[in-house]
Amino acid sequence: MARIAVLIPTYNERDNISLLIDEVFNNFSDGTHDVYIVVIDDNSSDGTGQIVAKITEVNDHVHLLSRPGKYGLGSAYIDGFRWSDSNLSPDVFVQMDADLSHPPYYLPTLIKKALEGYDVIIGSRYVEGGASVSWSWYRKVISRGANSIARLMLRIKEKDATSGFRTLSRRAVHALFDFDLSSKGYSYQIESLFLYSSFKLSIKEVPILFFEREKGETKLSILEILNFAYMLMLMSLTRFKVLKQFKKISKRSKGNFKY
Ligand SMILES: Nc1nc2c(ncn2[C@@H]2O[C@H](COP(=O)(O)OP(=O)(O)OP(=O)(O)O)[C@@H](O)[C@H]2O)c(=O)[nH]1
Ligand SMILES: [Mg+2]
Repeated sequence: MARIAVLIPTYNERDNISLLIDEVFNNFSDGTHDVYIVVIDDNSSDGTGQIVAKITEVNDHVHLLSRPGKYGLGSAYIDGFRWSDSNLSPDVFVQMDADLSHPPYYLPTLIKKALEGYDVIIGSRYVEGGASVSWSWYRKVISRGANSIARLMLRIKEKDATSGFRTLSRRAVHALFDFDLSSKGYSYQIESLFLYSSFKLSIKEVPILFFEREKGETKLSILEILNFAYMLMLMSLTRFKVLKQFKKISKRSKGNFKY
């Protein structure tokens, strides 16, 4: 039976988290997978951490990692991957938002594809069949624009480079550990994808419908957007370093590349 770790970073998601946890498990009620949920909470002031702590008392497949401050989405994922890798050793890691924008009913499809042997499956809004539902036109323009600029600057061929709904193999997660990512915030999505494609991991996009959050507030502040732009510039200037590192590792392993 495949073991799955679903990682959910939270910052003030009181109105979403319990429903999401229930829905994740409901999608695996046939017992075909051994599913764990790991919530990484950054000391939310709205009691999200306490809600999850209560759930962990009655469900030993739910774990809570509590961090003392808001350290960013990317760093939450890295901490979550490290903890899950050491404590759960899953076959497939899943990353998804807490605000129900990433519908849990896609999980079986994404995981099925991942178990076919792909290192990275992206729940994609920009391949045929995918879309952002109920987003205002300007939100669509901003998201599309950021995605296109990032793809162009880093020469990424996947269509949805900023999607946060992904599955990762152990290989992909270990590549993340070995390569010290500079991104602590939202640019983690693009930097990690750039790393996977530079390291020639197998990547597949699967269409999803992305829904606008209905409850709680966005954490995508102006500061986060500026940081994303700055990180993107930095990454495009240093992208040759990643490619050089890949070549070095390839050469050292004499064709027996560990990723
Ligand atoms: N642990 C942790 N989680 C975070 C942090 N910033 C954002 N998140 C979580 O990351 C996920 C994505 O954040 P959102 O605010 O939904 O960002 P977004 O989807 O780009 O914006 P909206 O469409 O407006 O919701 C959510 O589950 C947040 O709670 C952070 O600093 N730490
Ligand atoms: Mg969101």
